[in-house]
Amino acid sequence: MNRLRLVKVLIVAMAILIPALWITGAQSQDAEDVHFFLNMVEIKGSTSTDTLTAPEIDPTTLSQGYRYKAPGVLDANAPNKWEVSSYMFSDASMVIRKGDKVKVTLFGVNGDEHLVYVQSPTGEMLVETQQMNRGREYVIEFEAEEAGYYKLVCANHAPTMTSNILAVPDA
Ligand SMILES: [Cu+2]
Repeated sequence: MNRLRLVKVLIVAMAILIPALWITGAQSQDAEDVHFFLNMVEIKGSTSTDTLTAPEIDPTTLSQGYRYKAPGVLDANAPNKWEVSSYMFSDASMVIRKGDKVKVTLFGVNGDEHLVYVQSPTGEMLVETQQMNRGREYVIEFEAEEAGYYKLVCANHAPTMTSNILAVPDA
């Protein structure tokens, strides 16, 4: 085997082996402490009927996390202008492993008040409802003892202000 061919074979072998070792290594790791930083935010969008007509259905009837300022309500000086907004956790989905100790630091950016709790995959209340206000930082902690979706929920703005934390089972 000439030298160039040997180098090519080695590169191909490494390309296969390195990801394989990485995956195997990741699966055999023990549970970890994971720390997420989330913001409680309200994202907004506004337009005028010059570009898009107002929605036929009032968005506030679709989710208590939605807000709507109809034409004429938003701005008396711009009667065609309207605005929608939606409350959410950033991020709305996260992945952990079963057994991980989870710490979530939340910061209130928008909205005066959020009532936040955590539910286990079986629907059990894992972290009791806690009032969280704008401009303050809060920390909640729980251990993911089972696999499945843990739900971080704001009772004021659910179901859209929900963050799904998926605990994947051990390999
Ligand atoms: Cu909220």
